[in-house]
Amino acid sequence: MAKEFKRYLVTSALPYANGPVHIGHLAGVYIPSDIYTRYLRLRGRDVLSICGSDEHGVPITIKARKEGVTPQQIVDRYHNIIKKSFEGLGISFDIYSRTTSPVHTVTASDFFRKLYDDGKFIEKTSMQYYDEEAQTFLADRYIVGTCPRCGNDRAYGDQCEKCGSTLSPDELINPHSAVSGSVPVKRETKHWYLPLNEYEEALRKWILEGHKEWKTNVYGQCKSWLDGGLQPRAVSRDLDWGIPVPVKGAEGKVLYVWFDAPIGYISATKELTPDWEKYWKDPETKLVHFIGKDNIVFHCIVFPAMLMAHGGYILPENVPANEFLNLEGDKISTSRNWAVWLHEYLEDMPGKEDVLRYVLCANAPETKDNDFTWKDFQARNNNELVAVLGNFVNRALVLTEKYYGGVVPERGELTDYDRDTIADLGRVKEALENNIENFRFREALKEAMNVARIGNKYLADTEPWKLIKSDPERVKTILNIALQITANLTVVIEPFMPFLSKKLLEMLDIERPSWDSIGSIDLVAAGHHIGKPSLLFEKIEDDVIQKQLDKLEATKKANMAAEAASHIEPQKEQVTFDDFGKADIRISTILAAERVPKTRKLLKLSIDTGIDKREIVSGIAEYYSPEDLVGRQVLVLVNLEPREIKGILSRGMILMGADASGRLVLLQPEKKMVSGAVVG
Ligand code: B3M
Ligand code: ZN
Repeated sequence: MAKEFKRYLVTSALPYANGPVHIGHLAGVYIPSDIYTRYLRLRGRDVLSICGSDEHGVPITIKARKEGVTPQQIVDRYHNIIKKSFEGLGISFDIYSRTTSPVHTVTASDFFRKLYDDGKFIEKTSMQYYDEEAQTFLADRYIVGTCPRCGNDRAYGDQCEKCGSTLSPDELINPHSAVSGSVPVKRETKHWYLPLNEYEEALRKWILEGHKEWKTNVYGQCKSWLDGGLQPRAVSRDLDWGIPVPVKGAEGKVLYVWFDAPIGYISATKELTPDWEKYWKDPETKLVHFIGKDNIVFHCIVFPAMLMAHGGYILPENVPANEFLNLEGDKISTSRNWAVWLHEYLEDMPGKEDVLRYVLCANAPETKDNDFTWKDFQARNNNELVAVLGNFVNRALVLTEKYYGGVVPERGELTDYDRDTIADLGRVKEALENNIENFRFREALKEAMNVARIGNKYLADTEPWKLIKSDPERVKTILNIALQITANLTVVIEPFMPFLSKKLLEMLDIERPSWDSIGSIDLVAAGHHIGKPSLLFEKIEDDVIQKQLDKLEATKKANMAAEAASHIEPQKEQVTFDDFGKADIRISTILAAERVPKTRKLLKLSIDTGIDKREIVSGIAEYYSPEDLVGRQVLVLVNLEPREIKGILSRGMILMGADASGRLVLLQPEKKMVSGAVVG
């Protein structure tokens, strides 16, 4: 038997306020945590769901620097976007706070201060990278270089996003400053370290012996960290954005963002309720952290060590971390804009909040990375939500309206088939509980949808629309049962699709049945007048999906262009005036153009160079058709030694450049000139 807890505290990773939230965040963290909390509330448990924006740290100052605004402006902007979009999707946090709140500043400072006063830190001076041009130390993402593990040349001082390794700035090959691009020097600086090694034994016992039930990906990561041996970890940084280190002699230093952010869970609870201590300090509370897999070490090792060092706090009972969600086969990336942004989705697809919740849960990366595709989104909407759930409810309600003017009919004698159907319904509750309590939300959703499948099959098999003439009494029983199944749906589906649940309740015109009544067929009384049926889900047509795919295609193109533009060839060796003067470049006019037979790339151009008329073979057939070229003026290197190409003597070279995608582009004079004019 699992331990019973008096209350629950559910936290969801605090999103960095340096960008909006995307479907990867939702599938990994916020949809699961919302399902879990909604479920606990339905069961009448005492539960708080805590979240907020993570507003410190280098990702935010880098973004501010890039845009030429203050960090405060950045976090204000994204905090508001994120908060609003969570609300729009029905994510039901009890509080969505922020780590720039006054309560948090005090809570985090006090936490540091207590550890400092109790002698829990090591104070250490070391040599760290310093950017002399920008006059700043280069912590974490301020320093970039080549990853020693995988060779990625854009690895950060704290992490390589390509291979996922945790790094320290000293490990980077060819380190340079992300601020100025310059090569940094080393300078002495003092910081405070939490000696994680001192907590290693306690952590081992607590996780490796005490929490074998954790998800294998989480347990496995913890084990490999612990087996590798823990090192002291700096909890302060030389930065001007963050919570100042609250001790003397720490001017210009702030708390490391991963020190202050998890304390944000505590501050937000404090902000929410004066009763916060019982949620954080009473062992009768079950604390659960929902996070993405890149946050495992901080929530399972670092934060628990902080809590142990402080004393008086409970530790998490579970840390269900998901794997990553990809988008159309590619890794989701904020910087490459490869994402479906929640705030844009809500704008593009009004009324389809539950569809996204449904698809992201049905396809959640619970045990391995998964892929989101718009085709799958469309198929799940059309084949599952519309064809199964919508179809069933619509039939049940429309037929009740049609045959009985919306009054729930009395049930008569049950058949064996009725009894089997009701027995199937009876199995759902336990299956749901079992799956949700063990963080298997995909399975749980399947169980909830099963109720709609049971109903759909029941109506398809009993065919009340055929029986209404021959056996009207039997139809009363069938529709009564169909309405009971619909009432069951309002409860089982609520954690996953709260908007739908609310709509169903309105349509049935009943109060929400209790969790314990799942499986019952006495949820809507005979004689009760139900409300008007309305459409629950609509089919999503191809053009809607195409629009989203086009949007992604445009992003892909823009990324390729940016990528190409960032790879500028280095300057060639210096030349003298004399060297350059030898090249004779003339404005020339194209008189005729034709394809060189049996080649894909070559055109034969007849050119008027002003000096003479001649032929040049040029490799531009992929980019220009012959008729596009006649009459154009171009730049020609006329004194290049002639070369025979495919049997044609080519005399000279037409000057071209490559655009961002590598396509060749002709260079032409800004206005019409005489052929033969000298360029130089
Ligand atoms: N902001 C990292 C992230 O968004 C971080 C989570 C903090 S939870 C205390 O991946
Ligand atoms: Zn790497």
